[in-house]
Amino acid sequence: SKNISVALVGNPNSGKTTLFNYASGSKERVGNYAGVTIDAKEGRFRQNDFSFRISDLPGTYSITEYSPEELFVRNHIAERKPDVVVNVVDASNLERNLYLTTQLIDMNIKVVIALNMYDELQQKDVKFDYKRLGEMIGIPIVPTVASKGKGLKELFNKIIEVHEERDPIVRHIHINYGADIEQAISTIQTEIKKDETRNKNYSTRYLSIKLLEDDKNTQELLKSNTNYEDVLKVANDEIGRLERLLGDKSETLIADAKYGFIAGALKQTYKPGAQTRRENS
Ligand code: GDP
Ligand code: MG
Ligand code: K
Repeated sequence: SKNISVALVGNPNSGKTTLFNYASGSKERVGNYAGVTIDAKEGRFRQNDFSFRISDLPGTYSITEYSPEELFVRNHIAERKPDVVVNVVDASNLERNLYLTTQLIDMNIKVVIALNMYDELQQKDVKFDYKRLGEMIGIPIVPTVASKGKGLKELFNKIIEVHEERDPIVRHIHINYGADIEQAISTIQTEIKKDETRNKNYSTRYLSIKLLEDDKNTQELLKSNTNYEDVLKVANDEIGRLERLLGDKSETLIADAKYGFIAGALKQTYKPGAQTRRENS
């Protein structure tokens, strides 16, 4: 049988552990609890001819800020290189959950979105064209109700398709950060690419965006580049240029652009109802 490694990534309480338990038959604790160590729970699952090695990663709202959980998730993706990242998204909290998705898009990796808590969305009077959203962002979206095991067969079939590059909607989009930021990204990318021996675990676009966010961990990561000092100087010059030009902190400008992208995509695909359906009526 063929092996596929899968990492579950998503906000806290999006249902990652529930999905993990259902698929792997394990009994990890679900829900909020304090004092957990930061690690990945590993489990196995079989479907058809495939054997999946699944990692349940710590919940994070982003992979930008310097917290041990976020760093753990980021390093797991870049260094362990799961074949497919499953971004578990809480369907009743789309705007906030999709922020992390924009960062996965920057990383240029294979992603499938599990649109979890789909039951909660169905109880509301909303229309959400998730297929269209998936086409727009180049990432397939599969509705799931992890607590009932619903949609998981479809989810794992989609993981196989994406892994084997058989899903025509998959493509790597660039979030458009606007002309000024795009110019800065491109300038930094050019500098990073001058070192042929650089760490190729990360795309140069991702690294450049992270440098514009003044991400200390990414600065550390680039220390092994032969032109490290030049890269940092170019990045700092670009941060200064953007902040003078646009009058805000560079990392705020990037976050705003991500939220703008999400809002724009949801505006075209998500129609909230006038009211939520009354129970038992
Ligand atoms: P994690 O923090 O991402 O690992 O989330 P958990 O797996 O701990 O789930 C958080 C809560 O959501 C738990 O109470 C689950 O029972 C519940 N839950 C998980 N999936 C679903 C779902 O599809 N629908 C609903 N309604 N609840 C779910
Ligand atoms: Mg969990
Ligand atoms: K809930």
